[in-house]
Amino acid sequence: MKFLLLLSAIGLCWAQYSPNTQQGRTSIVHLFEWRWADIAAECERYLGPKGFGGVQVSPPNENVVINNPYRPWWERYQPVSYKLCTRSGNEGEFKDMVTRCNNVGVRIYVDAVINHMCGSGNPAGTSSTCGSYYNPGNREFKAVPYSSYDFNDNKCNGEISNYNDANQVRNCRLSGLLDLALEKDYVRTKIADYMNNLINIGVAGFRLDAAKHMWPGDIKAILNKLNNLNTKWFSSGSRAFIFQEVIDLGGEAIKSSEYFGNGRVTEFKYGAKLGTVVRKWNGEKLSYLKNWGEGWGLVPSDRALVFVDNHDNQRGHGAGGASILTFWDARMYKMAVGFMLAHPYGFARVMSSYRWDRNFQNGKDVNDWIGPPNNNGATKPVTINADTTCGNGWVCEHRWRQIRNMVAFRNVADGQPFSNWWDNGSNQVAFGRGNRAFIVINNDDRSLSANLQTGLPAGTYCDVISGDKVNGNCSGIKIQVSGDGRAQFSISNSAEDPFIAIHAESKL
Ligand code: AAO
Repeated sequence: MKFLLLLSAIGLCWAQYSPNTQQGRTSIVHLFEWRWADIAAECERYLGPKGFGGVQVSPPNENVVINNPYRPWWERYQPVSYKLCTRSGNEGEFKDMVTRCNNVGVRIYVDAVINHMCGSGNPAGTSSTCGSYYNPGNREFKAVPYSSYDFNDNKCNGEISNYNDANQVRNCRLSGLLDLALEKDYVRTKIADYMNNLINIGVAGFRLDAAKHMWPGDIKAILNKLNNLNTKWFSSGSRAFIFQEVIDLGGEAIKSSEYFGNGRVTEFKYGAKLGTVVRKWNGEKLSYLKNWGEGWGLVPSDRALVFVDNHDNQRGHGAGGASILTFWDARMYKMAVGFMLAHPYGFARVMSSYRWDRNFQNGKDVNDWIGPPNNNGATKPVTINADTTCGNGWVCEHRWRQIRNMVAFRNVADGQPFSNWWDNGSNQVAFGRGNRAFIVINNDDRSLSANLQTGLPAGTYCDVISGDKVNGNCSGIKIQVSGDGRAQFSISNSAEDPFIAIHAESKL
């Protein structure tokens, strides 16, 4: 009995680290700024069948409508209320999405903006996505309701200017955004009510926006008020998956480890360092990735949410710097995402973006604010082209063959150890995942030709980077693995995609 109690206690306190994905689904995709109706359709027609575990959606709560600049993407990080009413859709459409995605085994994770309300400089009025009244001047947010008592002005009513001062980072305003007094039970309850509404609808977890700007203990108090997940789709007693946006590249007062008690953290070093390696900056080489993960100073694997780029650093917001790879650098990007999905470290998130007109002036993109493809402010639907790519300005990196097939690779390799590492001392590397999967990457300026131990059973395998296995045939490169597990690989340094990946389910 004691043992059972102990087990359930461990189960409970570990629960928030588990993504609640369906068995065998091991990554999620951020469908940045997508409409709920499009996400519902994407779950059914693509994400479910292709083995994606879930979707991170843009903030679903009512926000300020900003007209200057015109409808920037970042208006959604300025809450006005907790009504489910945004450019992505209304509450009915949100519920329909959650139901339809869950029904095909794809989970929904909500980007929860709970650290603050809108910027202090917005005029009073009803310029909001659901028409609710708000007055930043006297801190009135009628539709919650919040008033001047619910903000941190008594502790700090200015901007965060010094990231070496933890009190400032947590009590002052991030970019002028009105900072909620999260130590107040009233505020905690309003936030928990919002999150419980989402949990009851069927979401599987949350990204906690600006978690670094909240005290870990305040977050914990809010999480303690959350319901278990909806038993229509989750086993009873399941807790929401929590990943906290804590930017810790080192050198500041706040460490991401302070947040481990609440859930996972976004590991920003991952994309920053991997980008530096793939770009071969600072003398970095792929061969140095042999001890990738904790060996590189990253947080423990079971506390990390990893990604190559996110909606901020793909356009110069947030942190990570110039090394961050995005769809704009497609060839290197696919290699980096391929590496991430092949490597066992962390829980992986794939980015899915829209295109915008970049305009660099003095090294800064002055169009970094541009919102999603739209007609007079209304977000355009995601259309699907005959070749399965997306139209209307949506990039859909998650539909690129190389990325989609590596999502499947990660599922096939689930639970298998990192194994059979090989490198040439430079930028040619290979590694496997037990006896289930193997990847070879050539980022050198010369071709790769090597006979490698794959760990796989003998057979002919289809490379899922250059092609697909369809009806037992392979539209790409074929790899012969012999009885001793070895195979010959050749990758030209000028190949469209200089990497090869094979796995148990790509065996012909
Ligand atoms: C907008 C306007 C503002 C206006 C405001 C209010 O742009 O001019 O004042 O409205 O009217 C997004 C946009 C913001 C936007 C906001 C609200 O990015 O531009 O403001 O919506 O509409 C920090 C936070 C992190 C945050 C990131 C952007 O720690 O939480 O800034 N990310 C989230 C969201 C993001 C959103 C918000 C939070 C707000 O993902 O989309 O903002 O809800 C250092 C710190 C980081 C800090 C960065 C940037 O990073 O460590 O914590 O991120 O600075 O301030 C090196 C260092 C690295 C450093 C970096 C940059 O790389 O190693 O540590 O340099 O200095």
